[in-house]
Amino acid sequence: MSKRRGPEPAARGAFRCGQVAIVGRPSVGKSTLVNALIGARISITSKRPQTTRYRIRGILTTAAAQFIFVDTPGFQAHYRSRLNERMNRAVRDSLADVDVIVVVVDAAGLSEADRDVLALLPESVPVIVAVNKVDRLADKTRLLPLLATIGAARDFAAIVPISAEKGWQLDALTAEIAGRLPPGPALYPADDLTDRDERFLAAEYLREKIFRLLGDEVPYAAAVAIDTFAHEAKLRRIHATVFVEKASQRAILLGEGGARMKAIASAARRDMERMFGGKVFLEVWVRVKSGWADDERMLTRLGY
Ligand SMILES: Nc1nc2c(ncn2[C@@H]2O[C@H](COP(=O)(O)OP(=O)(O)OP(=O)(O)O)[C@@H](O)[C@H]2O)c(=O)[nH]1
Ligand SMILES: [Mg+2]
Repeated sequence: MSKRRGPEPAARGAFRCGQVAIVGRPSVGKSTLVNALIGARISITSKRPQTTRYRIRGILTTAAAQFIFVDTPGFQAHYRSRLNERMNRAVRDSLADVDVIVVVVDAAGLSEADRDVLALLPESVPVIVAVNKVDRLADKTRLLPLLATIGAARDFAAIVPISAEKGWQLDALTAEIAGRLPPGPALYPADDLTDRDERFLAAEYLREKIFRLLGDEVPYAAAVAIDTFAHEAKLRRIHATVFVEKASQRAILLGEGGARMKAIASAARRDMERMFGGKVFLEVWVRVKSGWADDERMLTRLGY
């Protein structure tokens, strides 16, 4: 998926390019940060933990560097399903072959779950801590003891307080990262925003609306597959299936007379039209497939 933005890379000699893993416990704002950094909504977000299930790259190209940010699922020390296991594996895999790691923590404080994440990080790669959601701190002096606590946990390359949502201090963060990227040519065209295609984004936008518009149980029981994705002149015709675990969840998702699914599908369609820059026809089916989160074949089919 690409869209023209920003300047072309400068002369090769000075140019830097590298991969930057964005890791952290669930809900700290990793995906919000990646979207804010690249200036587009390529990774879905919600207030519920474990929204992100896939590894997804967001690409930012400036005159001086290309940053390949790797958004990852929130790392969970305890997992319940094969799906969770694959999500954790995606986090671990993202740590191999990256040039810089950004660990995102919440300005509210450092938790056990944060320390579980720190324990995963290799010694050989520079680690920058992004202390996110500082906009929520009424009393900013509380940041100082937190920065001291974080600094004592490990030898970090830098610690940068930010707000991904408000876009605060993102330049400071990219400056810290840029200096640690290796010299080299861009790996992606300058106008690429992500390594994922429209089909993937369509499925994710739909899953995001389920995470945002439904209660506690259904989002975790749901997975989305795109059955067909066809271009007809300027129209994109998309058929998707939402899998859930139980008939009761299917009923909740559909709502009375299918009204809830309709609202979810229209919200997702609007996101797709905005991102793809053209009209979208979206049809969604809801099917019960119990045990999909522990079914290796289903997980592979769903791209996990
Ligand atoms: N106030 C405030 N909220 C934020 C900020 N960044 C993210 N959030 C909110 O925090 C919640 C979680 O954000 P996500 O970006 O989905 O978090 P994540 O770390 O990707 O979560 P998982 O994918 O579930 O691991 C959302 O409701 C965001 O709007 C921030 O800087 N300030
Ligand atoms: Mg996420």
